[in-house]
This record gives sequence, structure tokens and C-alpha cells, in this order.
Amino acid sequence: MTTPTPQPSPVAVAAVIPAKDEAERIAATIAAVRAIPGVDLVVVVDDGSADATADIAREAGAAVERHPRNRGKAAAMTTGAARVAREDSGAARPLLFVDADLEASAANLGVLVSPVAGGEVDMTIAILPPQKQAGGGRGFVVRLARKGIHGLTGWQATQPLSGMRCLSRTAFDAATPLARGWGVEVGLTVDVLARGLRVREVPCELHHRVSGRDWRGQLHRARQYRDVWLALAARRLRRARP
Ligand SMILES: Nc1nc2c(ncn2[C@@H]2O[C@H](COP(=O)(O)OP(=O)(O)OP(=O)(O)O)[C@@H](O)[C@H]2O)c(=O)[nH]1
Ligand SMILES: [Mg+2]
Repeated sequence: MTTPTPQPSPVAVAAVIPAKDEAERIAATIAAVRAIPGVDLVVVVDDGSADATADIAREAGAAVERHPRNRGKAAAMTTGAARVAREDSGAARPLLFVDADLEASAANLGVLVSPVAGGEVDMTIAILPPQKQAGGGRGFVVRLARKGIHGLTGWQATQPLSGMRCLSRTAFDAATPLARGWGVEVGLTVDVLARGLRVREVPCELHHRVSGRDWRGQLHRARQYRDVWLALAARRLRRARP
């Protein structure tokens, strides 16, 4: 009789899901994230939702943090990372940031975890395939972000605004305090690269709700543009200082 060889257990990873009014999708996203090998803690940060996002997240098995008032995506990510640090008590495991609207497709995020858990790179970023539903934007924010990141670091991002990222604690700390609001992804990329850490984009089969052409979609893109512009301007200023 042969004894089975013990398999090394995957490195523990904590997932952080910033969420605003995601009652319809959050349970499916949490279930998918909990199924990713190595993920043993899922923190949902409910950023002042007006719906039942927090209750549903709790029922789905997530640890829930709640902002009584809306403070933006970056603040939610900071709150989530702080919760993980409290649970970790010094262990400093990698963080996997996940948008709340991915539902079942979030199960495919495992490909982001292994390069960071294995120490090959310090941050992975998901590249999404074309979405079933066409987006309402014309690519202004994406181009602003891509050009800004390239100007500051020389790095060419394929999808500079992608929110699905896995970071070592060192990488996360390098980008703290995070750039505000929707500038957070651009800030993370610039700050992690500026610290000499390694970043890799990884194709990942993900599907999310895409903002349309209606006024909500336009407002979302206007806010994104403002926050990305501010994140880049702050980093240019920082670099220009002697
Ligand atoms: N903390 C926080 N999270 C938010 C807020 N608005 C949206 N989110 C979350 O941020 C994630 C991304 O938001 P989306 O609205 O899907 O934005 P997006 O996918 O970047 O934008 P599009 O590709 O243009 O649709 C989701 O998990 C949302 O629940 C907010 O005001 N605060
Ligand atoms: Mg989305």
C-alpha cells in the first residue's frame, strides 16, 4: 500500500471586496471567491450602501466592515486591508482585491494568486476579455491612465483601470496611503513600480456589469477621470520634488 504524498497547502490569501449597492451580485461573488484555493478570509467593505449588501454578505460567509457613509473605493480597500491585518496578527498574507460585480466568474481569479504567493512578482493585475455587453465609454479614462502610468514609470499597461489585483503586503504598503476614489488602481500601479517591485498583467476570464451610456454611466466616467487625473498629478508632483 502506498502512502499519499502530503501536498503543500497553498499560501493563505485574504480577499477584499469593496462594495456599494451590490445586493444582487454580492452573494454569488463571495461564493466564487471562497472557492479559490488558498483564500481563507473574505472581507466585504460595504461603503454606505442603501441596500442589503452588508446583511447578504454576512449570510454568504464574509467578514463585513461597514462605512456608514460613502467614502469611495480606495477608502473601502484601506478599511478591508486593515481588517485583514487585524485578523492576521503579523502574518502578512497577500491581498486579493475583487470587484463585487463579478459573480461566478470571480472563481477564475486563482491565476492572480499563484505568481504572488510563489514570490515571482509583487502584484498581479487581471486583464479581462471583451465583455458580453458593450461599455458606454469612449476610452478617455483608459487612455489617460495608460499614458500617465507610462510617463511616470515606463510601464505599458493593457488595462490600467482593472480592479482585480493580488498584492503582497510589501506592495500594498508601498502604495499606502492609497490614491483617492477611482484613482486607486493607477496609484497602486505607479507606486508599486516606483518602489522597484514587479508587476504582471494576467489574462483572466472575468465578466462584470459594465457601465452604460446613461447619465449614471457618464457620471461614473467623469468621476473616474477626475480621480485618475488627481492620482497622476500628485505622483508627478512627488517626483518633481527634490
Ligand atoms: N467602496 C466603494 N466601492 C464602490 C463604489 N462604487 C462602486 N464600488 C464598487 O467598486 C467596484 C467596481 O465598481 P463598478 O461600478 O463595477 O465600476 P467599474 O467596473 O470600474 O466601471 P465600468 O467598467 O465603467 O463599469 C464594485 O465592486 C463596486 O461595488 C463606491 O462608491 N465605494
Ligand atoms: Mg464593474
